[in-house]
Amino acid sequence: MHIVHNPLHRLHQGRQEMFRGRLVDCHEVPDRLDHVLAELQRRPMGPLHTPPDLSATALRPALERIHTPRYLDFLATAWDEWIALDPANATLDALPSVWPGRGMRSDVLPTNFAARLGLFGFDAGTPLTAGTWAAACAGAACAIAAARHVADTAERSAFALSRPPGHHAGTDFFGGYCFLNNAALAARALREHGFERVAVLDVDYHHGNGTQQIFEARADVLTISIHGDPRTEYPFFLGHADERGTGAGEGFNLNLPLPRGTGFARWREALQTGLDAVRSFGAQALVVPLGVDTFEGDPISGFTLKSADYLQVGRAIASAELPTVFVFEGGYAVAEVGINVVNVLEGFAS
Ligand code: OKP
Ligand code: ZN
Repeated sequence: MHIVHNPLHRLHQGRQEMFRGRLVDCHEVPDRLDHVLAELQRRPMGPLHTPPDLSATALRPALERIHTPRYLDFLATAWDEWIALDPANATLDALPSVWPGRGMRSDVLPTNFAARLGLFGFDAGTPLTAGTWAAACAGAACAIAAARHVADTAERSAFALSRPPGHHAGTDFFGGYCFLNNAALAARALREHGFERVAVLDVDYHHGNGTQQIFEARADVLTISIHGDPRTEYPFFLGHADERGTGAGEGFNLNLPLPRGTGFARWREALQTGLDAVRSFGAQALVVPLGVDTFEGDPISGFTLKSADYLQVGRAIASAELPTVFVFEGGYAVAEVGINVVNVLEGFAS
């Protein structure tokens, strides 16, 4: 397997996120990725690569295929604007605290920075830091490089090992620790490099609301997500079973919500339902937003998969027999995240 690693991921290091009325330490920490790297050293799945150009400038045209210019412009300058407000802000992260509620406008861009932060961000748990933009751009470059490798070479699988994650980020919003939708960028790159029908099968604990929003009106990208029921689980406001896509995309989104507490037997059935949909769609390539926050020990999630189950997850995904791009998403049991991710890759390769 071709592994593309984001060497700049540590530039994104949030201090705190808002949770139940107080600021708490971030769950989405750089050590997560380093545990995956360490496990890949113990159990090598393939050589590690880094794209030659990780810059925002090189990436901009590719980003604009998924995200809006005004959103990208905001992210690119947000940190400078934040510290321009007050030099003391350099020791803090930027978190939104005001949002356009129902009946209010999102089309007029406020000049006030806090207002724009809330316009583009949908929660107060996603700190924007000095290195967020550079890390997110480098990560997006990794996801695109992984997709291009699968499209352009005989090697039929790749893994984008990057953070921050991406599947909650939409065309013009960040949230859920995500800024640029790496999986969507990979799917788009596959579409542009010879694959007519691409499926995204999101196995992270949380609904991939950003990916769904990005592709909801399209028939060429089937989006599937297996996740905690949004009636009780983050991101709460999307991910129900009756969301089937819109317009030309009707029938090309599949949500498989499961109750908190779901174990592997039932989760595995949902995975099979997803794989059946990938097959009936006639997908020519597959993108897997790979979160292992379905693990029993995850501190912010509610399924009970065990480490050994991830070998079976990988095997089941391999049964689709498709060129496959894995993109690292969630998984917050830091000590086990490497074992669980590499178990998926090992099961896939076996
Ligand atoms: C990102 B990904 C729970 C707060 C939830 C957001 C979770 C984002 C998960 N105490 N905060 O899908 O793994
Ligand atoms: Zn998640």
